[in-house]
Amino acid sequence: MIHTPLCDLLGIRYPILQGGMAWIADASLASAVSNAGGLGIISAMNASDEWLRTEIKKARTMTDCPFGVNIMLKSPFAAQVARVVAEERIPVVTTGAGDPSRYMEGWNKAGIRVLPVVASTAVARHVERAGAAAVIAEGGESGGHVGDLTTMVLVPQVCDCVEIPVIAAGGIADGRAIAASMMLGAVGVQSGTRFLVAKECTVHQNYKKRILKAKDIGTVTTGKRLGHPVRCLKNAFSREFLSKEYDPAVDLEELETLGVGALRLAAREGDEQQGCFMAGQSAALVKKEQTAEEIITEMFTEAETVLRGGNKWVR
Ligand code: TUI
Repeated sequence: MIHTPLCDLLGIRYPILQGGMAWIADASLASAVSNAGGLGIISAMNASDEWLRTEIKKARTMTDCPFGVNIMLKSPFAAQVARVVAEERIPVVTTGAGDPSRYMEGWNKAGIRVLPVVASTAVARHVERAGAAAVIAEGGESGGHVGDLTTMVLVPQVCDCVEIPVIAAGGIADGRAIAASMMLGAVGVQSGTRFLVAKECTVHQNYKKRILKAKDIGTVTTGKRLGHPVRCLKNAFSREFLSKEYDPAVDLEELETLGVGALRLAAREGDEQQGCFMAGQSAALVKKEQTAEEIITEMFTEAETVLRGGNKWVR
């Protein structure tokens, strides 16, 4: 059994969080992950505060275990959903794509544990001062909006610069990566891509199929020119986006328009041509559709084996 301070902080059996994937992470996936002993997360990004309230209520009928909400700070609904999580007494909030400090006093007063996703040491230190309970250090191997640094170099540096617990994210799809994260100083992990193919994940079947077929070099990052790089699977959409991105005749506004709605098209319609299939580099390590429980127990059984054999080269 693997037990870390993160289990006690969040009241969970296994120190694993499910990534807050927009248009994908709903009550079905979050409750399945929480029932399996991890921390399930509902993504607030999809729609308005009303959608989130409904999804929270639904999840409460599906699990008695704690679950969290992810707030994408660039979302037009960020301020509204920031209120909803406090009113609904959500125990854990993860944030992404920005600085959550303006909401943190209110969330802390409401008893919410705030776990910001950070991609640099500067932001990690900043959110610690603002009252974060832990930080999620996410390397650029992850899917969706990504920072520059890899998990391998980001996690130990974040561990060195904050006192609060550190959770590793980016590239974590099996037990070896959990064990490695712990060797880097993390007390838990967050996985998104592996949970995309959970049986309880309601994403379109074409999305799951694409993840299962992905090769090691199957992802690219689009949107660097726009200042928000996004890692997604290679397909017609990403090829067109990249060709326009490097075409000086295409202005920023046109480029921005090209991406609007593309994640929804992939996740809900399964549009293999026009959809943006956000996924981490670990997609190539994801081999089969399994229940959330099978995913978590398999990952931690493997992590335990790897950690037990961790001293095999030590003389
Ligand atoms: O946020 C994510 N992953 C995401 S958000 C998203 S929705 C989206 N769609 C299109 C364009 C942009 C976003 C899809 N996937 N991961 C967490 C994450 N946070 N990655 C990087 C960061 C981050 C970056 C800068 C966190 C803080 C930060 O602070 C500096 C600043 O500029 O505020």
